[in-house]
Amino acid sequence: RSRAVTTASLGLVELTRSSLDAGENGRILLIEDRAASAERIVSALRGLHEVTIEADPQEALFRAAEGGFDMAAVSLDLSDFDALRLCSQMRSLERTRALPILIIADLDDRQRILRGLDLGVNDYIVRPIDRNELVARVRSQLRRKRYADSLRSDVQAAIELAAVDPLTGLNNRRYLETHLASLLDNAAHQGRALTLMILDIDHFKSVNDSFGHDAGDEVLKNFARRMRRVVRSADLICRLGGEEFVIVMPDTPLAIATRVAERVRATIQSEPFCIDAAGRTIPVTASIGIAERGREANPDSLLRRADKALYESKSAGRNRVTA
Ligand code: GH3
Ligand code: MG
Ligand code: MG
Ligand code: MG
Repeated sequence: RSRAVTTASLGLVELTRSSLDAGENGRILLIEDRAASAERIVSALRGLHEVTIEADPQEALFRAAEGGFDMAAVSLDLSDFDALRLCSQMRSLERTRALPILIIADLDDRQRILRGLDLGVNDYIVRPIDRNELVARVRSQLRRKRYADSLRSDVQAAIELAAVDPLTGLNNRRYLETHLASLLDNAAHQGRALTLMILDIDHFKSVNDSFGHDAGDEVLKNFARRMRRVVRSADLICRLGGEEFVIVMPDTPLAIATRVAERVRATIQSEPFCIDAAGRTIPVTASIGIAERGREANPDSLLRRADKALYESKSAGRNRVTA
């Protein structure tokens, strides 16, 4: 059988602004192995959308999964392949799950149209194809997809925002709580080390009391910057709240983590912190407690052990690391 694979990239450049609403042209993957039928659909959409014809269903699935298409149009009567199986595969693959599918059917295909709709096909059109109807159905699917995509990215942005501390730009406690458990699980499964440190700025209240809350905020931002400078990018830095921070270090045994903590402590102490545009500076130190994951894969107990070590650093005189 001839694989009528013609990529008809129908000059989007030729489109005049007035011929369509801004942003409503899409890239359509047409799965059709009869050249005459494919050509009819392509010419109906000419000037509106970029249509790529693929005659081989497996190849089509592969291309759809690669991304880059806004919609798939699937002919129900592919010569030696069940088009509904293809639709169901597209619905079950993560990469193609949200891709709108329009099936192109003959009138006597009612039974299979219904099965298609049942397994998640979005819409159908019956031959002989009316150009206006095809254009309208395609446009409605593209609009729906665009809307769903924008919702998804809004939700994504909201999720990301909810995970970040606005002052320092570090991840927040909520983020730590949702991720520490899975970091611990991974470490346990792979038999790898994981160490965590809690840092608390020493006598931070006196910074606020003596220089004001804005100076305090400036110290917190600077503190975050210095931590970022010292740790690896694989390490997770979070602001727990107030002047307390956590650094999670995957793949890091206690001995190495202790050296990292000592480096953080020394970096904080090394130079006084700038607190305003006038260039006033104040010395800052931090106390640190470290704990390595044990047999328990429990975030709370790991945090509690690190907190106990931190408490020891505080009572032993501050500006030190306790493991
Ligand atoms: P210690 O050495 O024992 O840790 O003493 P400390 O003063 O650092 O600890 P304490 O818990 O008594 O004080 C923490 C202070 O942090 C009190 C609070 O006003 C201040 N703080 C918490 N969040 C913020 C913030 O977002 N900005 C500023 N400027 N201050 C904050
Ligand atoms: Mg504190
Ligand atoms: Mg405190
Ligand atoms: Mg403190």
